[in-house]
Amino acid sequence: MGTITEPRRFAKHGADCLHPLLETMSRDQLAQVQLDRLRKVLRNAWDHVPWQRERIEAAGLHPESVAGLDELRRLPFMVKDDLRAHYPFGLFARPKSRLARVHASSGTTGKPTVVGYTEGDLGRWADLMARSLYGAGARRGDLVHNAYGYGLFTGGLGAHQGAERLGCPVVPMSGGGTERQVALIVDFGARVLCATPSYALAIAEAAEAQGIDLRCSELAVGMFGAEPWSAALREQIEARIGLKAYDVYGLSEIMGPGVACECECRNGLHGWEDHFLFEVIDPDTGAPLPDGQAGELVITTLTKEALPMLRYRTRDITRIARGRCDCGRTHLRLLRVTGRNDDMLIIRGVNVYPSQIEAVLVGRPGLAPHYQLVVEREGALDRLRIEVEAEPGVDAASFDALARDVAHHVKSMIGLTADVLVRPSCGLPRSQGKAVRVRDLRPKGA
Ligand code: DLL
Repeated sequence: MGTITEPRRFAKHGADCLHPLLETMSRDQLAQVQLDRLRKVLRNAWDHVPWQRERIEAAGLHPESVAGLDELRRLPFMVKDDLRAHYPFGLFARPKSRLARVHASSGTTGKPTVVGYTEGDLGRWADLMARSLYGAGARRGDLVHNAYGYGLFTGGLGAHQGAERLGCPVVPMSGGGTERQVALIVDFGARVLCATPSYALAIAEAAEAQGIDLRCSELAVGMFGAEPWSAALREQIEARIGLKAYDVYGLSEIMGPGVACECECRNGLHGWEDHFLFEVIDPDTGAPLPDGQAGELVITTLTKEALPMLRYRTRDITRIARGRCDCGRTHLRLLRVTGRNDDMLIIRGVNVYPSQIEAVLVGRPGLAPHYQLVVEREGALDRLRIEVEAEPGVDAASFDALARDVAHHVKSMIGLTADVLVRPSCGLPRSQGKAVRVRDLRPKGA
């Protein structure tokens, strides 16, 4: 994409980052890099994607004449359906023959969302994932046990190439074969575990069932993401595996894992602003929201060659924090993604995300951190059943009392009336990737 504004001269020294020059430049300098790159990504989209050119023109914009980042607000949003409508490669800015790789998200209905990368895109992705791993405490030479799924899902290969870029040997496990995962983590002496948080928990459980104490293993850092998870689940995982758990965020439409990641301060996830523009909007009106207010995250890619995405609505709910972070990085922070717009349940008028219920359940005495939410229709009203597992060894005679206790806390903390069913240990399915938290049994189209 030609040369970019040279960020080297913007360096602030002293922070422990993989790319100190890029990660600690001043906000003014970052804005300058962003504006320069925005013009280039608009030019790329204008030249190579007719649908994008039409949109840019209709918004009265022209790549080189964009004078400020705010002007991008004139452009309408992109949504997942735009990718589906141009399935498979219609929004790509490079011909198939110039791509280095294709990924896709499965999607529960209809066509998958297909995304593509040039060699250069893969290099930048590896850099950002390496930057993220370093921020979480991984260092050159650390063995990385990668239990994200390999394949069309971006988790496996994304974490893999980032770890390699950092100089870490990778064990490319993928998901599944959980008992074997435990054995290899211990035998090979992995220091870093990459997995979804729900699968990390399944690994912890499999270890305990075999009488293996992962707290005595060399594991020290967990890079967990790809699904919402609560602070309570983080505590559980840390206590049971004996590592420090970091939240890593990303989505295939924008890149894959490594769009944002926590640093050692764990005070929000640094969104890598030299490659992405982040906005938070009101999901109902599309109006921009001030920093600190929760809304839908919108992302523009600044350096993607194969698939430039301009103002993409992620459906993810978060808040932006721009205050200083003690780590010295200047890039903004996205506060924990609590859920997706489309995961929000409305039960008898109460809006609730599964992660809010998780926060009430996980860590409660007598309960294991495995749960599912079942939504059914009763007459005209929706009804929520929370199914949660008892800890191993808990007497079935106490299940009713546990259920009442959960119902009481859900009511008092979230304001929601729910039926609660406590199941015996191992009574709920385990995840090997993204956990399925909600079973929606309501009649379709009703
Ligand atoms: O899940 C990429 C990824 C892989 C991220 C591994 C982190 C680690 P998709 O399959 O396209 O890509 O799903 C993206 O997953 O829009 C969010 O709804 C959710 N998600 C991803 N990371 C987090 C996170 C990968 N840390 C969708 N917290 C996103 C909450 C997350 N939700």
